[in-house]
Amino acid sequence: MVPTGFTLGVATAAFQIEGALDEDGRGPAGWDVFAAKPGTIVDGHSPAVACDHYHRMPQDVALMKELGVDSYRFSLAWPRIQPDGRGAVNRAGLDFYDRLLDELLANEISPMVTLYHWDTPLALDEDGGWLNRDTAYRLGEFAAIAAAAYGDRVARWVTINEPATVTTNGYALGLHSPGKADFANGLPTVHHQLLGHGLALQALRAAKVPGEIGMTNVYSPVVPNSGNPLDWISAGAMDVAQNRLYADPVLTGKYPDLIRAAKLFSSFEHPDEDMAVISQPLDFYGLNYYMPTRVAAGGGDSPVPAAMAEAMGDDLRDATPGAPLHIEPWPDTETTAYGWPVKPEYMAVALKEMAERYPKLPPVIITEGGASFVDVKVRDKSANRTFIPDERRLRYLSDHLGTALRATAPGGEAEAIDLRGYYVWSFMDNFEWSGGYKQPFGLVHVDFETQVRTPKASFYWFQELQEERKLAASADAAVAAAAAG
Ligand code: PNW
Repeated sequence: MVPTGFTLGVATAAFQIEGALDEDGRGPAGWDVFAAKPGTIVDGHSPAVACDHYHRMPQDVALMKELGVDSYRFSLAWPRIQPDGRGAVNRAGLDFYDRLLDELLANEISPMVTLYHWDTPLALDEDGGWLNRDTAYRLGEFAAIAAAAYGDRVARWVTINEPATVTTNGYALGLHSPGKADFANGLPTVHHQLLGHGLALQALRAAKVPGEIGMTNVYSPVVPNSGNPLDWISAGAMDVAQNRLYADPVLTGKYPDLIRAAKLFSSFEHPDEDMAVISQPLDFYGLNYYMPTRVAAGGGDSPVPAAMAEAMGDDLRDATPGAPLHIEPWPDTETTAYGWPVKPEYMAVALKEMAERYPKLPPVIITEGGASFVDVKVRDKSANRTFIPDERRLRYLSDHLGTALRATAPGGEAEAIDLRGYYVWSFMDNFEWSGGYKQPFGLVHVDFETQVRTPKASFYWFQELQEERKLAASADAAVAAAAAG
């Protein structure tokens, strides 16, 4: 059963769906410039139009209504609202989200708003982006603007989304905007994003918004590749760098010991007082779960499994013999189009580890979970319709949601967690960052030539789940039901 009050939702982010990058006074984002550089996005795909959601918003909300979701998580494009990232506010940009919020409420869909989902205004990136402490204050200011404009209508706020991905991909590996590749950027970038979260939270509290406030971290349980002690040490270090570095400060007010003792990434210093801002109480903790990470010591054949590197269109495939650790593929494991391992049982591990590590954890909402698989359209002649039998995505979602619900139910291994919701990433296929349009995560298929939207089997499965408020006994049963249509 899906517990009463448990939120079932779908999620997107502005830069991945909106398009209309030059319209109605939107300023440039760092991502506009990064994505236009040759070699950054698979096959040179452009985010200029994406799902054209900026022009198709009412029809997209109508489709959400048909889907029957309780809630929709979307992000505000900072450069639409504050074109320079500071100072003047762009009325036309504010108006778009005004209309979106009104449309959602008119359709009884509860809005969850992410303030920052990676589209930093270019002007701020030019001043150092998250390497610059000032960017944190700018996010605080942006939160105050959003609170004044939308505070009356937003049920849940997420201050920032996955600072870990921004740090790793944007500042250490150079795979995302702003394309910086230096591990020494790690600590300042982490700290300024977390401070930005704290300042944004403060601004929302000061504005007395009635909605609940949280932040979102991605969490990936880390497993050593073998019993070799070096693999165990590497896995511990990876867990710190990928998970604890972001969750500990927010939930305990301290950076992990390993980071503090070893000054692992740089000699970066910050005022002690920041930790109180970063660790202010949250109404909920947002957790994105996609997959676990399997780690081995040394450079290995490549830093990440070849399929993963290829999907991101980068050169990470090459062996780096001097590297301290690398990510191993999982033996005998299904992978998504991204090369990500499908391991629903690690959803329970993630929740269990969170419960053990953070005794004062607030209620948790899984703010993202989902899978990219290449879809095939099937023409069903008798019913005169096009059908997209995305069995593997359906199974992924059903297994992960089921695991999360069982783990947090009384008697489950993570029963200490008060789980309040699950948001599917994503409502529709979209611009998957450096993966371009080649990583479809949607419940709704988007034809990027014609902009035609086609609900997939997983859409109908999710629709039925929300009507019944009950998961089919097994993923097989869910797949069979969706096929019967
Ligand atoms: C998230 N990982 O990114 C983002 O919040 C979304 O914008 C994105 O489209 C979605 O997941 C799918 O990629 C992630 O390596 C990036 O574990 C990397 C990881 C997970 C999520």
